Amino acid sequence: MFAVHLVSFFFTKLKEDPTKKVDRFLHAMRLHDDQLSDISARFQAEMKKGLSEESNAAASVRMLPTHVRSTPDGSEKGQFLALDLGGSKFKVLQVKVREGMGIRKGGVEMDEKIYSIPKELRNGRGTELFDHVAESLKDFLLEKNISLEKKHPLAFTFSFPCEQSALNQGSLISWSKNYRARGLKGKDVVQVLRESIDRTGGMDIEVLAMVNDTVATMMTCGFDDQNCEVGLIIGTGTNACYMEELRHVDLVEGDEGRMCVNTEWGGFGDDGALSDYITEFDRDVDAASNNPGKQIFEKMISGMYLGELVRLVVLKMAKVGKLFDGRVSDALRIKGKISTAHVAAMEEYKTGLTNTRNILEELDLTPSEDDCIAVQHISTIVSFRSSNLVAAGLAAILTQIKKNRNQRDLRITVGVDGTVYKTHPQYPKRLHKVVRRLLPECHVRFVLSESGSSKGAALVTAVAQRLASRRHQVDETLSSFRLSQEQLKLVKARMRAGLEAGLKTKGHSAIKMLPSFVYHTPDGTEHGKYLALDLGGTNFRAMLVNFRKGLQQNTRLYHKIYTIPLEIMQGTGEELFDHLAQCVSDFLDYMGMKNARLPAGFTFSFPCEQTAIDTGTLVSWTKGFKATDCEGHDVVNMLREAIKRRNDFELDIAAVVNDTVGTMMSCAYEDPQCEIGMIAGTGTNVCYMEEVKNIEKTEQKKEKTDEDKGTPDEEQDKADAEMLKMCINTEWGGLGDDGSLDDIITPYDTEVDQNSVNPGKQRFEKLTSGMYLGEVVRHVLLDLTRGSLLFRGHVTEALKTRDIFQTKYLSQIESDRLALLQIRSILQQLGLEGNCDDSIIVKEVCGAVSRRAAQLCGAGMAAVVDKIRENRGLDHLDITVGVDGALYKLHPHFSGILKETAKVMAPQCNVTFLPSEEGSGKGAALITAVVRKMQEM
Ligand code: 0WK
Ligand code: 0WK
Ligand code: BGC
Ligand code: BGC
Repeated sequence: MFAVHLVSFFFTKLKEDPTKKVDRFLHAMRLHDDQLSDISARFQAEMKKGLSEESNAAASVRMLPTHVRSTPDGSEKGQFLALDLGGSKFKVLQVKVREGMGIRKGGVEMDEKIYSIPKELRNGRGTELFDHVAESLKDFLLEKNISLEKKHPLAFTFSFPCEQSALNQGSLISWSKNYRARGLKGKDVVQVLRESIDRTGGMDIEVLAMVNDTVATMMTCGFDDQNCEVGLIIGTGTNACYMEELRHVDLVEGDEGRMCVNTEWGGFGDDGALSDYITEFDRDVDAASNNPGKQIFEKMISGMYLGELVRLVVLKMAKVGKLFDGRVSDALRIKGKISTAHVAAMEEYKTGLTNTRNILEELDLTPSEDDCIAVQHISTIVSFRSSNLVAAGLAAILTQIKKNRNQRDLRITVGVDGTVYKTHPQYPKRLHKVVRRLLPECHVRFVLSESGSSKGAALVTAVAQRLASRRHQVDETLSSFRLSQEQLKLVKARMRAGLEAGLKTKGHSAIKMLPSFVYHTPDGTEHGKYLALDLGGTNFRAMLVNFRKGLQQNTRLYHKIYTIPLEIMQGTGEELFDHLAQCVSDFLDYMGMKNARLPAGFTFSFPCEQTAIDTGTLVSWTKGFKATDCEGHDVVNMLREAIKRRNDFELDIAAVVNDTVGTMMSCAYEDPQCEIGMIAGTGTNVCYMEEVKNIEKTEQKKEKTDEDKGTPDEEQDKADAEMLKMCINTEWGGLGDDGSLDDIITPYDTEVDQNSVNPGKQRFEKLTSGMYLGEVVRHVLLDLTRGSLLFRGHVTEALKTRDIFQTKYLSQIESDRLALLQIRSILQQLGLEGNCDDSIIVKEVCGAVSRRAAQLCGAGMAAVVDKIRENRGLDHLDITVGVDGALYKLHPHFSGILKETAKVMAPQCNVTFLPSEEGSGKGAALITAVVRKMQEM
């Protein structure tokens, strides 16, 4: 007997431990740490590929932006419906979130119902699948007596890879797991759901957000644990998401803040990156799956495949006689006969072995004890590999976050869900252990999402709702700045009426239509040296211009710019002109031409009544000027007196022109077709060559007509007069001073007007020019902040400070090249602390205000060019506008929108806009040259 025991002992000793034979057979599946670190490193490389714009399209790990920019901050609240589709169960839920209570403190109530998704629907027509979803939703509402009339915000958890450009949009990239419904790839599944809900009818649902189940799981766990920034699913499928720095997500604009990225790590290896870890069993599972070559990593990990892997290993070992003495049952040959639930059961602590025997016997096998141990061990190895691979993937993600935060010892929470993680007895412990072994310095907490992902989806929706309602209110606020074609046509008509009225009456028309006494545009014969003085909106320029006959190209030009301090702008007229004379004196010194007594042209960018080319009575100051004792006075005399007061140089001021006229002349020197001058700068204005016969208010015409009717010469003169044109300075900035723009003026404009130095005046200018646009923007931002739609409702002193928002900031903020980060720093410089979303809204407000300004100027220009066209009885007019001003020249979009609007509003005119190189100074010098030439004749 002893001998028998000895033999059987040796035999058993000799009889190999069944797990050993399995270890050998599955050595390729037994991954040790350096292999896992290798896989983790490979996965990190794939993450980079997925995040970068260049390589994203070809990346097997898609790294999909989710447009979820923040984890819950506890301020979420509301009642939502939720759909949870794509996991093993399709659920319809109602979720109530109470502000600041957290899930643990019962802040979230839920009511759910599970509905089946029959196979024929999962593999049928996509629209039928979504109709079923919509019908289930309706059934849920009816069963739970939830009102069908009330509008319900809905959160949609859809657990498949989707390309999202917004929270409530997502195009299906591909199906995975056991879904293959036709006709949805590339389609926006949110839209498909909306259409199904409409088709089902009888309910009012607003789908506000669609999220992947990993994202919803992260948000669910994040409601109680603010450290939760990773979502992990190990269920039918597997996947993970995490909060990435926006600057690393090339596919989404903006570098500021963070965004949750759905890694779709199931696709890791689809490009062969894991080929040296793929075993024959993996290849068999893949080949038999409904998406061969796809989701390679998922097929090594997730619940849909673990059971099948075990079956194939058991089948292979049986076939090669390593199990059941080589006997193979038909059941063992059938796909899916061993499920992942079976694998979990085989690994149960106590009952594992018994479960294994029962499972094998159900497969018509008669396993020996060793067979059962061996098969149980196969399950262990297969599921162990699964948790190890998940650990490797997680380690890569946590390493990325560690780097992002530049923290050596990362403290982070991973929110987890999925049947495998939830029901497989050993799985969680194994996973946690390996993660901590791979990243010993990290404090990783795993939180199981108790009740599914829909709470998270509801929270995303609550955040989305907060963002959407903000969006809606901002749109509402900005809607008054969005002008329709009808409104622009009205503005054009009112501008036209204003031009006509201004030509007829003297003084009281809103658009003053001031004669400039400039009759000709240059003809290139101008020559000689001239001084040009240019008082614009922001500064004073003195320049010396030297025209060489017929050599337009090389006009010599020297200039110096002088600032006009505010106290001078708003001091006494004497001080202002003394300051100008001082600047001229400095310039002549600088040029060494103190005694030259040059002929000078004076560009004076304010409305002046002129009776001749060298006189101009200031009608009223505009822009920021308010110097006393100037209005109603001749500005040329005032300058002359100031020069006389200095008595250190002499000047022969031969002409005073408006900056629009100077600009027109400058550009006409290059392009003879230029007969309009436009300024879009601190102020706004236009001049153009009008037929003298239409300028009814000027005596001159009357003179001609009364005196001498009759002789042939007289006829010629008449003909000439017919042809005679004079440049009219429209002063279109005054449009609306008679209330004709009250229907488009917004309360923000009214505030700006009332706070201006000339309330009630220059209404069109205050809607369109650089001096005011920044202020309009500031008042809108102030209003939005008071409405808690911006800067978290903090109305700072900065925001209440006048003129803090210079128009130059609009140009900077609206430039396409500027990332949100830079907008943020501009706002910070202005003392406005805001987040990424705030920057986006500020940019939008700037855009709305500047777009309106450009459109209004475009409509105004359309009125001017159409008038000229009709003056000349033409069906089509080609004409050039000489233009200057910082807004036109520096704003990234203003000029483009203005041109576009003018084209649409005056289709029979082909208008070329020619930016003036040297400003209006050259134009003033040209006019002086023309005046001089005329006087010599
Ligand atoms: C429960 C979540 C659901 C997710 C599922 C994944 O509510 O969104 O899709 O877990 O696990 P599975 O059901 O596929 O095992
Ligand atoms: C440059 C011209 C000047 C005009 C100015 C307007 O030379 O006459 O007044 O443009 O632009 P702003 O300086 O107001 O932007
Ligand atoms: C899908 C993922 C999903 C995961 C877990 C995968 O098959 O591609 O979108 O998150 O399953 O449900
Ligand atoms: C003035 C115009 C000037 C325009 C552009 C307006 O405020 O009234 O005379 O042309 O600004 O500088």
